Amino acid sequence: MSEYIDTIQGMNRRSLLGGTAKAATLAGLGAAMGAGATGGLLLAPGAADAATSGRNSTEVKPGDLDEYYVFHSGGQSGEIRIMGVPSMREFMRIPVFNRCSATGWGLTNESRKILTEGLLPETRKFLEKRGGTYLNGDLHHPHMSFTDGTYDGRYLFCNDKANTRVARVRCDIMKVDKVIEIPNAAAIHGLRLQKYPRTGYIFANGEQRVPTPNDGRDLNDPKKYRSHFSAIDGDTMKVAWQIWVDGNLDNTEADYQGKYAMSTCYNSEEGVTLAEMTANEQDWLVVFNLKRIEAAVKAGKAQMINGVPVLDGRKGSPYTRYIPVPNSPHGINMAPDGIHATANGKLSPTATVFDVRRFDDLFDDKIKPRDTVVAEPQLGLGPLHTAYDGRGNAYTTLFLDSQVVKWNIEAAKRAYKGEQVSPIVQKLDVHYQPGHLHSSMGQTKEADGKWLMVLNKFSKDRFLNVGPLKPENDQLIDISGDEMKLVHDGPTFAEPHDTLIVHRSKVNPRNIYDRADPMFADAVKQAAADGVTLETDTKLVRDGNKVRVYMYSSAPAFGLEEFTVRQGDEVTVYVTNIDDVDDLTHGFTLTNHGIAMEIGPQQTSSVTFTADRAGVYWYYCQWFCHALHMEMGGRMIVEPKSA
Ligand code: CUK
Ligand code: CUA
Repeated sequence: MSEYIDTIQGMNRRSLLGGTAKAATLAGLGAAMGAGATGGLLLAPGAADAATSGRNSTEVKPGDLDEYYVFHSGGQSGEIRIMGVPSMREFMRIPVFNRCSATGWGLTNESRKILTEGLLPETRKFLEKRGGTYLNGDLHHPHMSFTDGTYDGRYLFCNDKANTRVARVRCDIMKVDKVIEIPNAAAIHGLRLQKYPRTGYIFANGEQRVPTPNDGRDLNDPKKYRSHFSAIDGDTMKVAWQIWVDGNLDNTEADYQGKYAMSTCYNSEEGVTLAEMTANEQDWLVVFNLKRIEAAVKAGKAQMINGVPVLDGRKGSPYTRYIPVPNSPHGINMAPDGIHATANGKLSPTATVFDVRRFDDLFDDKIKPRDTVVAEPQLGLGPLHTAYDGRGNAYTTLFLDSQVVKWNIEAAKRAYKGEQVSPIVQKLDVHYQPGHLHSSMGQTKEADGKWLMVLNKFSKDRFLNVGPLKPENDQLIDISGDEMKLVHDGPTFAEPHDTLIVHRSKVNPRNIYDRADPMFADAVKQAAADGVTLETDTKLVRDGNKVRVYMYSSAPAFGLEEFTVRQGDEVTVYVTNIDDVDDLTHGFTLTNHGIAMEIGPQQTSSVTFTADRAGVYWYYCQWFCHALHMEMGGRMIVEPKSA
């Protein structure tokens, strides 16, 4: 195996295909459908300049807005970042699996409830003496909910590979509202959404194989380890069903008909060491038949494990089909035409293209698994992920070659049938070692073929040297013309794996919280029980050694300039921001207590802590809100126990 890798790494990447020379012949194939691809969408600022130059303008002048939202994963940082295209500016960070010093995510009662209520009972017990929740996460794949094959702006869903969780972000306020731990599975990696008729299901790959249940049995019997493919109901955030597969699941995808999900799958050997896992020359694309699975679950054919109906979808089952593909495939990407899906070779220089319409016949055993393959072009070294422009072209990252290759799907199909035609349109150097790439609206049926963002794992010499740990490099490529054109380098911190480029017409967040927002419904309920109106009252309620302190905030003052508790009290502070103005967020930071939280306009936030130490402790507003922001504060007076 390692010999194979040595061989492909040692090859001269340009000797393999010599693709660029053939660019001219095929460029025509892609250009025809360009006009009208963005019909109905708002014109971007700068579009006029672009019209005269014939290319997209990358310039977003001060005060102008970007045309696209980018939802960028934060990898082992555990967060999602919101950026803009074409400016590549970062606008906001959404803490998800991480803790956030600025907003108090992981610290406030509201966020802690979200972070803990979806954990399995045994995990909650495990975390009891470890702060109650995980401190890290590894967020690879954010995806926006679909209605009828395109983004609907309701939610983002994302995975945590580190601690086997799936989270949901509300796009109206850009905050997480649900985090669930997936039972039975281990390390949720690939995550994609049902595109049709709507989301619907969240498909989540459990990458690692473990005993099931993983409770101490079958420790040294890897043959009994299982990988789980999970379908989660995106509305209730409950696991609808799971299914066992052979091998390890990597990435996943769904079709545009709502009939099939599919996952790349490596380790057909079911080994536990690298050498064992890569011994075979072939692995699989596993296809899941959603209707059959649903029917079987409904008919009670699944066994309940940890509260989830689990079916056996290993080879020979009616629920799955295993299509052989070259060793260790990685990304699987559905084209906006609704017909073609591409699995990327990783260890093979090829990509494998399936016609998903043939999956019906495959499940009816009318054709063989490989009969679903309609092309298998040689692209270059280390193909990882593929994006599309909606004009019949595909763009694949070549990790080892540090290139993006543009290729034509129809040409690849003709070549597969034996015609002397190269599908390669152009190869473009990127810097360096790209993983995911994403085209504007490219994972929807509204792919508009304007921009391509390439997420490079290494930046090396592209930025000022910041020490041994370097940023990554997200590059923006203009794909509106026949030729790909690199237009921007953008450093990012650890470690965006995947990204979404969503037209701004799809997303419409609020500016001010709704006072009926479920995020702080518990606080509203507790206040009512204490006879407090959050918006107008300040009050201290003592309940044994539990103390609840209610105050509102209005720039530049808190409703309470001091409150007094006793040493050892368990104190909960509720702050309601009664300002009703765009962009007027307050904060509550309590000095020397490790307490800080964000309170957006019309939001209520709360935090609970023990007032262990006697003395005077000032609290202050840490969100710049007013000319007298520095003066916005008050005292917590803690009377010593003996007093
Ligand atoms: S994976 Cu990272 S480069 Cu987790 Cu989507 Cu392919
Ligand atoms: Cu309120 Cu600063």
